[in-house]
Amino acid sequence: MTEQSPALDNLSTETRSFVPSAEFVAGANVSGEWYERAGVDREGFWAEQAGRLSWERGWDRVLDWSGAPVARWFVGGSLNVAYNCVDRHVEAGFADQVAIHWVGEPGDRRDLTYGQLRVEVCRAANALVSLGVGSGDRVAIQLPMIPEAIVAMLACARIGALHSVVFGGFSPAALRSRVDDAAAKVVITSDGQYRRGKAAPMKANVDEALAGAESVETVLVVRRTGDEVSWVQGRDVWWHEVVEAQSDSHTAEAFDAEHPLFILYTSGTTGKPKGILHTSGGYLTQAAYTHHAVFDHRAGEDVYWCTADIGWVTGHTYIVYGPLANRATQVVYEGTPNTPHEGRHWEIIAEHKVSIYYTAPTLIRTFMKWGADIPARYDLSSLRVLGSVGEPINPEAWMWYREHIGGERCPVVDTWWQTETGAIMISPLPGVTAAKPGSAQRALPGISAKVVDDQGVEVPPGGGGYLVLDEPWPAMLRGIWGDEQRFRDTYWSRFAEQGFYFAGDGAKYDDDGDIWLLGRVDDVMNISGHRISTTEVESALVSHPDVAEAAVVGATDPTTGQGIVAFVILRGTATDHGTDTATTLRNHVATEIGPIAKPRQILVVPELPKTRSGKIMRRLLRDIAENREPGDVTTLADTTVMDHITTGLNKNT
Ligand code: 6R9
Repeated sequence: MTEQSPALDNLSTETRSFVPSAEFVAGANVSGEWYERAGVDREGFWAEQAGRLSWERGWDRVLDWSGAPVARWFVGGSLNVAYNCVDRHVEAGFADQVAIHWVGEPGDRRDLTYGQLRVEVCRAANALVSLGVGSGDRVAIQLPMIPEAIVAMLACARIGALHSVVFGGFSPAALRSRVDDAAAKVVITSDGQYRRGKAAPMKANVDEALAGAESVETVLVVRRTGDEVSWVQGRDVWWHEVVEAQSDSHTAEAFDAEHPLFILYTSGTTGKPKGILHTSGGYLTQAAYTHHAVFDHRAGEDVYWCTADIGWVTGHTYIVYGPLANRATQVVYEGTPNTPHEGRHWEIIAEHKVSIYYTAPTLIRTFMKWGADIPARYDLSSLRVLGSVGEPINPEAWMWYREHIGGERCPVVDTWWQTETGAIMISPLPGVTAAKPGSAQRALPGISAKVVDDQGVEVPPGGGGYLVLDEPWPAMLRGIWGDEQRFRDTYWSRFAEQGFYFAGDGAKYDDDGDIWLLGRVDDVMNISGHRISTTEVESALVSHPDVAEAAVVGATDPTTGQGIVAFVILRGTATDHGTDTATTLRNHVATEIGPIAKPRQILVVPELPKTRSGKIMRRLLRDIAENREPGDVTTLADTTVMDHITTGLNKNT
């Protein structure tokens, strides 16, 4: 087993558990019997779940795994994903139900009913068609959290084009590599965005990114901040001019269940992000099912709020596809949680009577830091289910969330999943599970997960090892865009003999057989729930002329889960100017990747600890970053190197 964060050690001693109230159990969407039913007939269970959707043509076969590791679900079936998320609700008489209560950061707001959403999506679909976008084409989207972001994604889905949403905080270089990799024909962005009370440019980044980008024919620009933008004639068009001129009727064509829906890039263990490919029928089935089961969601009654950004998979599955397929009424908030004050989320919950709230541990820990007296000032009695996602949640944060946000009454669901899994895989069920603070607990009905040792043998209760998924699932990735070999190597080669999907996470069973996630076992860091690879940051650092070599580790951080600590060796021609050098290099990383990848700390060192085969021993660097005595150094090529590093650092501080 690879090294694990010592901060997670306390997980193994956690013994508290919380059963749902009798009232919650009685009214819950899902009962414990679902585990058995799905266990007896998995495919039959998934066929039942697919019945949540409206299919143009039914499937001939639930699962075809003969081309493993590429699955085909609901073979022969066809459907339109956008029709399922919008039109069918309008046709069923819910045109006037609010789909989105949008709250802008400066305080502006907009409510969109399902009827209005249908009109917007149809117009945007017609606009994309008028720009020459067709089925199978790729559209890159870099937008703030405004309704047009959701409309743009659904418009792509409606015409069978793949969207590739790129988080707004990514640098021009990061956007460019994603646009090139997918050969996007259209890029959708906005003039600017509101962040922390200020208007910040967005199109300017896109312009920089797209200089000379060959595949891009059109840039569609949403007006958000009203700030001046530069304009490339013949390439740039305003959303309000092109989209609003379109007809509001568009017939949604059905696509094959395996028609690609989107690409979403995520960090892997190398510098190059992976374009994770998802398809239609299976993905939407699991998105809808999990949103129904894990959040106990009731259409027309609940007000749901997932605080993620659509630039991440959580935004895709639990803002756009799952909730809209289930006819949710949801809050979408544009801005930061402390603008204009630290009670903003609680104010929004009180005002909109939010009943289901889904957020990330890093934010919960931030709220803890701001103080429990802040949420205490608001009426949070509308809440009934709380969710967590993105990284392991430490028991203290879980307890605080339950007590100060959930009023000790709301079940807390800790949901484990990945960009690659497409939807939630391991989670308590709010009306079934006796929830343990810090544990994702059990694979959902229909899903199978195991903790195995190096040899792929399941470990006994109490044992630890690697998390694997040993059965295919409907929302599973169908590949890495343009790189099938990497898809096989990354996920399917580690336990090839057994045919297990290797998730890259360490996990353990407790004595009851419940699963506790322990963080990544590879070179992927988890910063505030965002995946960033050590290699990505290292290549950004060495691209600076002053840097000869760099090694990056994720060190335990009380707020962000992990913080990036970089060790750099400067070139002979460069001098160490202390904090100035560190600042320069931190800013350089922000320019290369984006502000989320800025190292928390940069340490200039004379050498790096390497094995005889030249592999950097990050474990030892992590010891330094976390202020521990470096561990076993016997496999180092030069065992004195750690002394040189630590002496140098002590001199500096
Ligand atoms: C949905 C999402 C996936 C990685 C995953 C794991 C970590 C996510 C977690 C969790 C422990 C949870 N992770 N949820 N770890 N408990 N409830 O976050 O997708 O951005 O692809 O990250 O995040 O390490 O492998 P993604």
